[in-house]
Amino acid sequence: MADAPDLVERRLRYLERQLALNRGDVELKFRGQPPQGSGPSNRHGMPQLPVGQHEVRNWPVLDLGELPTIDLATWTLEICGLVENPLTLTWDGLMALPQAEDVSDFHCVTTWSRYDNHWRGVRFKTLAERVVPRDGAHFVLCTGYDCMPGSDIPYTTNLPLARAVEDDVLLVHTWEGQPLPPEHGGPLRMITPKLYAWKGTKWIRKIEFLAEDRRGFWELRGYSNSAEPWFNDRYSTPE
Ligand SMILES: Nc1nc2c(c(=O)[nH]1)N[C@H]1C(S)=C(S)[C@@H](COP(=O)(O)O)O[C@H]1N2
Ligand SMILES: [Mo]
Repeated sequence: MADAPDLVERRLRYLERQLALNRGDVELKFRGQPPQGSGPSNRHGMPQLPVGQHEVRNWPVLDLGELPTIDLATWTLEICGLVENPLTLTWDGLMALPQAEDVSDFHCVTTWSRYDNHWRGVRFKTLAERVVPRDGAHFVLCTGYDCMPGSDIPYTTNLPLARAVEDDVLLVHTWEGQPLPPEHGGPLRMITPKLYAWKGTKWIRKIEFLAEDRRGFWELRGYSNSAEPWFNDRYSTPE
């Protein structure tokens, strides 16, 4: 896609303008604060629509502009880092794991939210139980098969292990009863319903368990490290 690098540039400029909205230590800022949003109390006891979001009925595509070509016969998911039993899953290996279904919402930081997505896949927690995180593992860094166009910088995103092992964090291969479309991260992506959607890596290929937090692609470029939709936690000062 010819305009893809430009897309990243445009989003960075947009971020630059938004930084002033959300400077400082977001975790400290939220302590004791009520969640912000509208609508009835939804999943997780939060207002249905997070502050600054609007509902969409379609499902927009947001990524770096590169659609990786993935063959299920050679597809692997590597789970490594601070774990007792590092594991490289094949597609058959993934499908042989206990499968889970869930319905959850999808909140994109660019202000759209999509309700009631029906997912099927494997819980992150199930994978974590297989590899057994070591005592010092407190963070995860996920990597996709895609790179920023014209570079060898892969998509990555980080989250605390404590958020990754929540019940609604899934590695999904099925959406609304159909294989997850390639443009939405098929054959396999992660979803993080309690956090903004960029924390869910499309075309996921690696999950690394870490002792120290390591920022991902957008976290290094001005998006919030914590990404809490009900606290308008969109941006942070880049390190
Ligand atoms: N591998 C990869 N995962 C990614 C992205 C990406 O560019 N590459 N974009 C993120 C962003 S910013 C969002 S909002 C969601 C969008 O998912 P969708 O395109 O299925 O709506 O995927 C996230 N996961
Ligand atoms: Mo996004």
